[in-house]
Amino acid sequence: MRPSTFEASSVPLSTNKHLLRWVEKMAELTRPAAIHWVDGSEEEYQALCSEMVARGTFTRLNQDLWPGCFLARSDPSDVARVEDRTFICSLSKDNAGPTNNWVDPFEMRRKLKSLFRGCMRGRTMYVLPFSMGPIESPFSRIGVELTDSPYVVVNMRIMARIGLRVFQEIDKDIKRVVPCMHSVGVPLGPGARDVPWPCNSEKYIVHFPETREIWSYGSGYGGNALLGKKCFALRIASNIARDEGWMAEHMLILGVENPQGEKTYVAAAFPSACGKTNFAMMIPPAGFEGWKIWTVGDDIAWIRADETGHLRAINPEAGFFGVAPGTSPKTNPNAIATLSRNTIFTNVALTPEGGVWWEGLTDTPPAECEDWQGQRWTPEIGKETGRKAAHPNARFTAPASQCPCIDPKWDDPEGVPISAFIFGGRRARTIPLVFQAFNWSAGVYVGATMGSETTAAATGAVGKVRRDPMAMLPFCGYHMGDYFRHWLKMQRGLSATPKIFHVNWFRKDEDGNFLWPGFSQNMRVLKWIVDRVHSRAAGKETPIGWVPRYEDICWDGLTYSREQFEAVEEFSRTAWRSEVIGHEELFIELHDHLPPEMVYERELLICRL
Ligand code: TSX
Ligand code: MN
Repeated sequence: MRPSTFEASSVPLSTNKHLLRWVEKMAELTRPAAIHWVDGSEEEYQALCSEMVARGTFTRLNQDLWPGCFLARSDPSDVARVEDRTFICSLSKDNAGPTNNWVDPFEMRRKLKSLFRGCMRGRTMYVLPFSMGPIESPFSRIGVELTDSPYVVVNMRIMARIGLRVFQEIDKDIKRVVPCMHSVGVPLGPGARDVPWPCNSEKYIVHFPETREIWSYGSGYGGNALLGKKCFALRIASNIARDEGWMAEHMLILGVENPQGEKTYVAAAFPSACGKTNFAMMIPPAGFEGWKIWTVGDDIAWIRADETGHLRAINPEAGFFGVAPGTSPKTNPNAIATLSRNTIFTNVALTPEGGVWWEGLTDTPPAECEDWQGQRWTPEIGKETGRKAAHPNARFTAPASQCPCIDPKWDDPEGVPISAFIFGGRRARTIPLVFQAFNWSAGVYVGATMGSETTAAATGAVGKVRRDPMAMLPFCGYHMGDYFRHWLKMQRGLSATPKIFHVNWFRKDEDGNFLWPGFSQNMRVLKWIVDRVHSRAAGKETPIGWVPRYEDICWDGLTYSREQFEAVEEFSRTAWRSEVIGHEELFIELHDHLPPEMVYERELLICRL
């Protein structure tokens, strides 16, 4: 154990009066033992990591195998986002809509005041300035998170631009700063011993859309605590975007480069457990020599029209907070290369060599390891008890810059041009491998009605379709019906409307076998999409949109018969008639805010069927 030589700075690193006054006020409320203004330096990062090693929050991994890497183990009760404890506190309940938890903002402020009163006693309060998006970008937005969690500080250093550069930006007093309060909710009495992962059983993840504030209490994990990500870049940003005429979307961004050097960027929205990060970092298969996929982002896209009416997008993040289980040299070699160094692992297993492991990383598990809770785990114990070595939601926090296929323009302040949107879901039946919507409003309908079949037994019936419009159900900070209206409105300012597609890598045959090989082979679908964008590929009209014929897909390097393709692309009128009935469910819930275009698109679809 190395003694910490780092001295927390209580000297403000900003001269901005509003910021200084707010920090003072919040310190009065939360009563921290010290205030640390985060400069974002490498030395500060290393000191915080060493401090967490000393406190047992972090384990330093074997530096020969995993240079610059750490393992964090959370409390077993603090392992994921808590949707039922996530609130949108708009002035009117109607503005939050039926798919968000709403509490009166005045009542919630009272509650938060009492929760935060003295909640940082005995701890350091970090003043953590962050920019979502490159600091110099007109797209980017600034927040300041006051947190009592050093885990948050070091993760945010990977996930966002933080520190002095951001304070300098704040001192220019040009951009509005979004205040973000965060506490794990475990004050320390004098001489009290801390635990490795403090958290409170009572959790509140609260958004005030009108005043653009975030208050998070009780959790130190992921999206609950790294407030720049889901809370800011999606829930608050979706509100800002609606007011300012741009889009904050739960989308990956990738560039497709063909052998001629032509590059086409697309943005894609998938619900969880569909392999979004894998798709964002895909390696083209045999038969696609000279083709290349470039990653811009794997989770969030901020999109707006430029002066010429073309959509451009940035990834507001600077790292990947990816699900570890299932990530392997086979499913995603680029992710494995990205997380090979300078990465924080949370809730994965620890091998006797001081390395990490998780289900799916290798075909054979290690003979013995410590599971995500630090208990001895062997493949036999796993088999007998059903216990997993890594938590299913275990994560890696890794810098985007380390990704071998990171796009040269991934941090371009002007963003990249978006030519197509892709929606997707995990659907065993009914939904073809790929189809293209007839136009923008039909495409918005496709996104609005998308859904995925549940895979985790814990979250209800396995195989039931859950509607997740644009993969934004947990992340839209206002009424979903108004969100569809905003999507429809976005077309108006555009001179070139991106084409909209729907994909389904997960269709199965009667015996439950996947009909499509997926992974790298998805490149064939992506090529058709890009060719459609450039009006180079044909399609066949069906009632749901255009689908590729067998001869419209490049099959170089893969044996996949016409019959197989017809099965995976099959369109069935009867199946789609019941599919459309399923669309009703969500629409009924949103009816009083549902744009008439959505009802119209549904009627059109029914007529075509
Ligand atoms: O990420 C996935 N993608 C996208 C890749 C670019 N996964 C993993 C999903 C869990 C996060 C997939 N799983 C994909 C896919 O395209 N397809 C499937 C289904 C599948 C699983 C295993 C096989 C094939 C398909 N195996 C063999 O065919 C041998
Ligand atoms: Mn996500």
